[in-house]
Amino acid sequence: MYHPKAHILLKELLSDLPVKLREDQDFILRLTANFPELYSRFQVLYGQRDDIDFQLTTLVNMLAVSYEGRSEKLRETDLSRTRDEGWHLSEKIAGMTLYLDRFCDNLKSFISKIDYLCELGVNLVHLMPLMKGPEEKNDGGYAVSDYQKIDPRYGTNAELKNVISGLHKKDMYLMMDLVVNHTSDQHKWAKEARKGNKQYQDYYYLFEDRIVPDLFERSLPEIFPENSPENFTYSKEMDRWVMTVFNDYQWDLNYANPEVLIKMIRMLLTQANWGVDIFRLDAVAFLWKQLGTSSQNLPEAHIVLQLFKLCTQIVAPGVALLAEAIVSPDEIVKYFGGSKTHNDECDIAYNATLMALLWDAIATHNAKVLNEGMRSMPPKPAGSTWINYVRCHDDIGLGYEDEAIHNAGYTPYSHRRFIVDFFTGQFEGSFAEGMPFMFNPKNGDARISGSLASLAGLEVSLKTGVKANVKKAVNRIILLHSVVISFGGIPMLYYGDEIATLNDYTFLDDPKRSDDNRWIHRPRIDWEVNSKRKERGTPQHTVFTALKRMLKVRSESPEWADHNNCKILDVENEHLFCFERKSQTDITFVIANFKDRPQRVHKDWLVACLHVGVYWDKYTDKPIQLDEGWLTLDPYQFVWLVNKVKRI
Ligand code: OTU
Repeated sequence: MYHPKAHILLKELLSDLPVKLREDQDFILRLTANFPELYSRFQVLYGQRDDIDFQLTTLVNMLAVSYEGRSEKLRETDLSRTRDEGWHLSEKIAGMTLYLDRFCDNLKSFISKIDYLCELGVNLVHLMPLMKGPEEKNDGGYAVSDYQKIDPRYGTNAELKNVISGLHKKDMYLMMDLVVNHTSDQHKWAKEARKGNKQYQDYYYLFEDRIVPDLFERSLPEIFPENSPENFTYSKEMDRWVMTVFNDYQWDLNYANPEVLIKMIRMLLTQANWGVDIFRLDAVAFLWKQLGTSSQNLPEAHIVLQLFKLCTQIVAPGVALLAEAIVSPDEIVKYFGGSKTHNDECDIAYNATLMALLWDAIATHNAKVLNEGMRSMPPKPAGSTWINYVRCHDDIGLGYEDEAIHNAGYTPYSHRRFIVDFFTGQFEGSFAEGMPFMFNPKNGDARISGSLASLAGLEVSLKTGVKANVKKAVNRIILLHSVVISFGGIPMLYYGDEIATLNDYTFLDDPKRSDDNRWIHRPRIDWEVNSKRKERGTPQHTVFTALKRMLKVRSESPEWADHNNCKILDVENEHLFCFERKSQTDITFVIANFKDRPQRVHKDWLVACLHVGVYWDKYTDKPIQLDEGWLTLDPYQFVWLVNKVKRI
């Protein structure tokens, strides 16, 4: 929409650009197209400032410099992805998240592991935070002290660019974190603030006394109640209280200050020019703070992200943004933006709802809450997609709605308690092995730490040596992966899970890690153990082989590209989770059995979904045998059904 003031300012800015840029049609078109939106969002956040035109000029000049620094090759990638705007929706993308130093030491040694990922069928790598941070207080890389320098423990900027070039040569993608909500207290901005530099003190939330912090505390939750209770930390050097929503050494950035926004967008674009394809924007729900609220999911936080997106589109339109917002289902979809027809904020979001509901189904042996929760998920706009995952480097939080629990016939509070107890060894007879994460005595809240395999029962069953239980645990593991790989979105494996890695208890003896039990599921990979993936009959081989097969089938299923074509179906069996994946020409009917007993689906359902024909399981590549008109699934079995003779 025409915006007179924006038009006048843009005209000035364009005339001040270097001639070469003024003649660059792509940059000028994108800047001109996005500037009115950028201007109006800037007005909402910073309109009350008298230097708004100066700040906007600083922003546009930064965009110009960032674009000038973008290589021809990356600009070509931008253009091809602009034409194929659904590149991140493709059925051919499958990812793995890994800590370099626990998977293979460093960037240099990672090069030799790229083939291993290709062997499995992974073509998107999420390298856990690599930027410079303190040796000790670094929260696994989420306390950054330099956004432009790779931490020497992983290597150098040059070695990262070498890895990126190696990945791109194999048509693979790289995802990296941008820790946008906070910096380490060892970042130069924090150091300057401690020296009394007012400019940098304004980058954070500082208070001379406890009046405002105490008012904030009335409505702010605690993220790390055991290690860093509450949300403010006293700095002796400044005689100030600093807002620290996460660990006390992670200082929250103040996006009410446009300098912070411009600087952080600059950090993103600098790394984008290294060749990063997707940015995992960390803790985005917390970007804007407001008294009397939880300071999560606020409208201004979304505007900040829309400004990130508008600027990324201008300079590096081939780069996608992933929202890490582990919040309620209704709130998560808002991170795709306010439009119903297209995503104007983040391109991708973590499907934390599906993840938590899958674990609910494993604990309850039924899909009641899973079905209720997934059916009530709000729709997402076209062009957006999920990261679907079973486990990641973090804890499991039960972020789904009470309503889904209630509609499934359970009482929310006691059900949540059961799920946590089940996975943390506090429920008699549970097969799971995990730990409660950040128990909060004030409200009884706790999340769950533990590796996929240990939470699914493999650790206990291997200890007891009961072969039937080992088989059940392996089947649970494969079942969980099967849903994540066939559901709409990008499947993101977590390193070690491809070989059913168990909990790693060595963190308990490491003083730098023993106070954060998420390290139980951040193992150092033993490549000797990994080599068992080639030994038939081992859990490593069974899981690795199943995953390889699943990822191959996925990559050959065009109907699994995510065009909002994933419909939850009710086959009237509370133990089964069913959905269809449909395109113009093909349809797959997915059924997952969460019960440790056989479950049946009547043929009528198959006909309703797949019409009459020859039913085939794409996973086993075998025909489906019906028994007197019933399809029977074994305990923890899944099927990916297609009609072999009739395309729709
Ligand atoms: C994110 O955490 C990261 O994934 C964590 O590894 C970091 O510790 C944290 O931010 C601070 O950077 O939902 O949106 O429950 O799982 O805080 C923030 C603890 C997040 C983390 C949770 C998560």
